[in-house]
Amino acid sequence: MRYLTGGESHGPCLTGIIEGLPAGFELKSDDLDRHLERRQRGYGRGARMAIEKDRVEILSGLRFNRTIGSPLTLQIRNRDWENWQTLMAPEGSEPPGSVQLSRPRPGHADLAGGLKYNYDDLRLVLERSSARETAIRVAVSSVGRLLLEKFGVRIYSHVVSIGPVESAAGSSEVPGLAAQIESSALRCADGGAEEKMILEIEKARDQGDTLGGVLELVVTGLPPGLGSHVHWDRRLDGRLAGAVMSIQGIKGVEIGSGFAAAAARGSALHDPITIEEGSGISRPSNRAGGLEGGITNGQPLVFRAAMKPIPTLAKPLPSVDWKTGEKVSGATERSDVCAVPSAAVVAEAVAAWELAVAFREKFAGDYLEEVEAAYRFYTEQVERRLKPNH
Ligand code: EPS
Repeated sequence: MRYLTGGESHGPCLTGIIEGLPAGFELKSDDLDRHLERRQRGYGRGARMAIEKDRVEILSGLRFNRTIGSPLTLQIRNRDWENWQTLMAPEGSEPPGSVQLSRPRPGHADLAGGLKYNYDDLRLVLERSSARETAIRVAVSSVGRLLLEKFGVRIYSHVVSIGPVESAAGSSEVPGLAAQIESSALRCADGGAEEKMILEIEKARDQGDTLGGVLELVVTGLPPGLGSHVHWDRRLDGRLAGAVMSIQGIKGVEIGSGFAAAAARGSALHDPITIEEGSGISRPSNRAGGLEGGITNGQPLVFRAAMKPIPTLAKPLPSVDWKTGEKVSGATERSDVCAVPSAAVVAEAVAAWELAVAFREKFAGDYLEEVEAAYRFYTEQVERRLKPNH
């Protein structure tokens, strides 16, 4: 399975095309809208989120709520387009006297993107580098997520830290705290930490500053055997890391013990393999985070990502005017103070997509029953292997 997306932040719409879905798979736009709505939440988002109310329209690949195996086209209209029709018109010419973006923001794609594409107006970098694009990635990826959910896979996320404030909740508690996380303003499972995080965001906002943080994903119900050790580009840890690192603002990822593993002894780090009469082979710990050799091992997948603070600052850093070479301050634009809770929902989505692609590689088939039969056959073999004395 693969997909492409198109669309500018203040253009008419965002579009995604998915290729490779099995036929006969039930799909409703409401199931995707649910995740679009979750992505828009979170204390610290800017005024744009009050304008948008993301909804997906399904334009091809679906008939009477069932996939037909042809490319699935999804579209999300930008409500803000109404305010940008002149400046972002796909056709015609630039209105005389329109203001161009010429003060590149440190930390944003503005300068590097302007050099790469030889733009005069750095708005052209902003428009496509904007995290607005994650709306369509969530819609597309949620289709993969729905497919996984049919086979018992569940995907959770929570915010581990905002700036210096840390949540005390551990990854193993996350599935049990899912309802609390969904109703939290910051997707935080620790109420005390959440209050402090909100104060930290308010303080940053008052000081014209921004904040980043760490998010964690927990995925349960994955069969062992997704991904492969046999070739570098089939290793699922690398593919997941690449997908999550491609989310705007993400600067680091960890799987399981992650960076802490580097300081541990092998004997203290690796998860023993045990066998009990009756229950078969099991793992009493999960420091590997559900992946060994780039393959899922049947344990919950545990994945963390670090997001840097948003680069658009109300009190901007020094910059240089792109046209005159003058020393100036970076551009100030309407923006978010903190978007870590949204990034957590986006991370759920892009991870779901990578897992769904690996799932389809393992359980190929052009229609759903074919996929189900392959899954059933394989899980029976796994069960037999894990219970050798039965
Ligand atoms: C973004 C800047 C803000 C964010 C935007 C990402 O948009 P605007 O410049 O229109 O105020 O709100 O995120 C979204 C629109 C979204 O849907 O997540 C940026 O520069 O990356």
